[in-house]
Amino acid sequence: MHNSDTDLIYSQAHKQVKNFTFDAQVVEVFPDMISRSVPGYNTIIDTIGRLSQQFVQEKTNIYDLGCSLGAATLAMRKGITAQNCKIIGVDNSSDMVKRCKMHVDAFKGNTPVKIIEGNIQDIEIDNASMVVLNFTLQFIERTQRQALLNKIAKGLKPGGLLVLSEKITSEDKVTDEVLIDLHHSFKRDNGYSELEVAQKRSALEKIMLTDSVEVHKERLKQAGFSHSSIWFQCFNFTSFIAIK
Ligand code: GEK
Repeated sequence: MHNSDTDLIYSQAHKQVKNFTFDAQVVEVFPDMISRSVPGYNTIIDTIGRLSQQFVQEKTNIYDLGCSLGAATLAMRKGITAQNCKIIGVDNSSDMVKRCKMHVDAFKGNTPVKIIEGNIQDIEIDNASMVVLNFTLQFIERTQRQALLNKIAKGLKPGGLLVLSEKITSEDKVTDEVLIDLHHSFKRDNGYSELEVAQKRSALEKIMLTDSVEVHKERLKQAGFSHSSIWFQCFNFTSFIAIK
């Protein structure tokens, strides 16, 4: 039995698979889609909450860039103990933003939250102690990724934290195939059919371009982060912490 929250978008054969967009249809099923597709998603969200308790400094801003329905924002709002902070969530999908505002308003919290519809490449990052890019950088043009990380590093206070989660490509082609296969079998175990896996893969092919761990680490260094590490990896899904 499926309910209306179940992701069935690619369950029937599409004549032509269009490029994936974060539209109203995706918003309806997004929590189901992301938790059945991204290994460790819930662990990553919980850990973002934990890190916010440790890294968020008093009287600073916290940014959730590509916030979707606000899962990381809500985890941080729960985790933050520092006073007089503000969380700013940004997404350029108006459907996401509408639903995200409803999610945020449905719960109470001490830290005020502002959800903005906009391009994360255009917004100002200022007086920040924590910034989250949870599976968002992979949707930004490759040539513009360094500039975005530079802007984030510049807007962070000393000791400030970036959490960067990404699907990655392994530079070793043989192990890359193994990781891709493991991810696909994870999706099949979560109820997606071969057809769904294949159609989703082709919908994302042109709009989600993944980099290697080495490329990410070099970008973080170039941006001016003094320390960076992978704190999570499952198959080809990785999350980094980087400290200014
Ligand atoms: C989570 N972080 O649940 N500006 C603003 N938003 C953007 C841009 C952009 N240039 N490009 C893409 N997005 C979330 C999950 S999903 C990841 C992030 C996924 C937004 C896009 O609209 C979508 O909501 C989000 O980034 C990526 O922790 O679905 O794989």
